[in-house]
Amino acid sequence: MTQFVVKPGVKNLQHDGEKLITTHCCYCGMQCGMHIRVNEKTGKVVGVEPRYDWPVTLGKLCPKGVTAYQTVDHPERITKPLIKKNGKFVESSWTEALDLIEKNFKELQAKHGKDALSVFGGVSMTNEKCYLVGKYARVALGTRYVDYNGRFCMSSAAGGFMKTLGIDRGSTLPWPELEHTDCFFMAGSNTAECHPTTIQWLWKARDKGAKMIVADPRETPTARIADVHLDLKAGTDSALANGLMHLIVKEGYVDEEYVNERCNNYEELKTSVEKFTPEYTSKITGVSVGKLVKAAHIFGRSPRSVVMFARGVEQQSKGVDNVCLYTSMALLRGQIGKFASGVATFTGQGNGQGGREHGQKADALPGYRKIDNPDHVNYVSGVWGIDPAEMPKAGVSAYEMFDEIQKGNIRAMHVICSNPAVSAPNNHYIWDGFKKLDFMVVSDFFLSETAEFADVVLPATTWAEDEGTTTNLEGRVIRIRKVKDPIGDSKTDWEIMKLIAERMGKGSYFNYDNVPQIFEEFRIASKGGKADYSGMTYERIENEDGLFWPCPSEDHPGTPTMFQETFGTPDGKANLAAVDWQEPNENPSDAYPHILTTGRVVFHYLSGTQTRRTDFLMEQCPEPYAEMHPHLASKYALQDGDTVFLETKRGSMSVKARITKAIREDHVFIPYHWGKELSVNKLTNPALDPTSRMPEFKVCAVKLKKA
Ligand SMILES: Nc1nc2c(c(=O)[nH]1)N[C@H]1C(S)=C(S)[C@@H](COP(=O)(O)OP(=O)(O)OC[C@H]3O[C@@H](n4cnc5c(=O)[nH]c(N)nc54)[C@H](O)[C@@H]3O)O[C@H]1N2
Ligand SMILES: Nc1nc2c(c(=O)[nH]1)N[C@H]1C(S)=C(S)[C@@H](COP(=O)(O)OP(=O)(O)OC[C@H]3O[C@@H](n4cnc5c(=O)[nH]c(N)nc54)[C@H](O)[C@@H]3O)O[C@H]1N2
Ligand code: SF4
Ligand SMILES: [Mo]
Repeated sequence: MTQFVVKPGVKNLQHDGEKLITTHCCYCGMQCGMHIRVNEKTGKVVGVEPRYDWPVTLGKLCPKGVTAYQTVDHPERITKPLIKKNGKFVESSWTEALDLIEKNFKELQAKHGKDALSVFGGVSMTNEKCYLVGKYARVALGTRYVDYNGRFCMSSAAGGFMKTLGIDRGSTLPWPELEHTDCFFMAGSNTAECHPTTIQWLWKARDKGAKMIVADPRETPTARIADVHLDLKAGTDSALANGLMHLIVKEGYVDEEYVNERCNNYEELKTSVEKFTPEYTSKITGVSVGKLVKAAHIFGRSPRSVVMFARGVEQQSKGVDNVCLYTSMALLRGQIGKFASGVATFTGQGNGQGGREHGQKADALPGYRKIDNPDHVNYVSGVWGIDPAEMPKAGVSAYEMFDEIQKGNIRAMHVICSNPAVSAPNNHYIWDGFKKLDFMVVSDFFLSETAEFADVVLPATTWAEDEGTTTNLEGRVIRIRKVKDPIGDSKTDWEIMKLIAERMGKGSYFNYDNVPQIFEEFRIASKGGKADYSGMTYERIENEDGLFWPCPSEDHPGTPTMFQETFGTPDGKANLAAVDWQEPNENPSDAYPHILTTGRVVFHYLSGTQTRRTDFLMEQCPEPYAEMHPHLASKYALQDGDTVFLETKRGSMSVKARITKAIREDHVFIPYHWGKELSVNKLTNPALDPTSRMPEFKVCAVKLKKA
């Protein structure tokens, strides 16, 4: 539905000969409100206007948001199916591409069983599409092997929230309340570069006297404005959180009434934090005793605080422990379930929240149901109209699918909306896996590094060429509107899944003519689950500035604040974490003496498929670099701009050195938005968290030399 929302008093928003379509940015979990400008004559997307009346982002956009529209009619869009012939891609018709997919999928299943096929999904897609990916894998292909890129993103936060709070909703409070918070404790989040439009809320709060504590090995733009910067060693968050809780307990900052009434394990927590004296904590983390004490006092004395974290603490082989401990800090202070306070992880991708709730995960079914729970299987089978006995069992996590390729169990893969050739850890293993596959299909709108490995590339559409819903980092479900018709012969992801389902003889289960029909089915599939969307309609979502789940009936107002009375655990109480610090999987040694950590810059998005094709962003940041402290650089006689050769146990690369005091002396940081010889994931460690199966992107041991 087209809607024109022009703020009263704002002139010139409506340009002559153009229409404005109200939607949200396609990139990060902020899902900033925007209007896309379309030329009425040519039908082409020509620009963007910020949406001032969107309550979460109030007209702010970051450098990626203001250029996102340029990907829609980009000259490098794939507009026809591509088939690899003699090592080269040739444009084909849909019939020819689908014939080839049908033949290979059927032959491989006949020879090796149903589970020979696999699906690797992604959460830059709408809820409707993410929901369909799980159904496509299990009903159309009949395979157990489905997982998605959120495994590399939100899985440790999800695992930690499930353990402590019983429900994984990324934020327990709505974003506009941040303005009224007294203290932000932020760990492993480069907010100013990765969720830039959040910063306005922090500044508003600071104008009223709020304090900020930032835990990061780097002095990020966010750390620079903090009252205390806890410059910890990567991989020591559990020690830091335990050390701060030691002080919170010792100084009498615990909200005893809240903890007694609403939490389990308080005695166990007190015992386990006992040894984390400031001196002991300082020795492990490298943070000074003075900073630890100052941070504990600020946090402990703030009436309203929010504990916030992101991938810095989650992308570790103990990421779930870190999340449980940081969440426990908020619980000790009695902060969860109240106004302007709580706990939040910064959800990464546009639909990182919704995309993890509805069955793209190896072990999950829609509504945050579990595939190993017979009642859940019965319910979802009923919605899908299949025999529960036909529901495949749980598969394996994203990285572990590549182990199954090596074992010869997975023979084909359909990658939908992800670029693991760049974004998965230990790249060489991933590339080798793609080469071993008998058959590979990729759905994308650009020829990504992953698509280059494929036998068939299917031209998908961008977010602007289809409608649906996403769920932003608050847990608010919002409307994505169709801006224009698909370019060339490209098709939406749901149409592509439907076409393949028909070829696999399962067309009757994918009988959709439009997105609202998928949404209606998905509402029912989520009904009664933890992430219940059944009370939502497109109309309500539009009229009420989005709706927060759970929203179990059409007269339910949605749930902006979580856990006001009870938690999502069986006994309704939160589980405080009594867990010790454990070392990262790989530590500096004589051979690999420094710590390598990886992450993002403001100008690029994820594997860079989109932002590396955007001129302005490439001008700002054309290539990766190794950020290092002057003391470390001088050990290797490196000057700013010199080429440095870096090597870990898994791989090596050469990049320019960027010398800055804004990083710990023993660390090197490299952004990961580039592929092939410029991909830092050739170096990263695939050690997985035991619960979330998250790889340790944030810590590994590295050696350097001047190239
Ligand atoms: N510009 C931009 N914005 C994005 C994205 C993007 O690609 N580019 N991607 C989106 C997505 S999908 C995601 S997941 C989010 C990610 O958002 P963030 O998690 O904020 O981003 P990262 O750069 O991965 O990591 C954050 C910080 O963790 C720090 N860090 C490294 N190791 C440790 C550690 O052991 N402990 C602690 N406490 N900190 C550590 C790094 O120095 C870094 O500053 O951003 C979203 N927004
Ligand atoms: N070293 C290191 N590696 C990391 C991380 C890190 O911090 N350090 N972070 C990890 C994190 S948090 C994440 S989220 C992952 C993300 O890693 P990826 O999953 O690789 O993310 P994208 O680059 O967004 O890849 C999405 C691909 O799908 C395409 N696409 C976008 N929208 C659509 C759509 O609607 N339909 C279809 N069919 N295609 C679409 C894009 O063109 C792009 O090629 O990377 C992880 N990798
Ligand atoms: S903050 Fe995120 S959602 Fe907002 S404009 Fe930037 S990339 Fe887009
Ligand atoms: Mo992410």
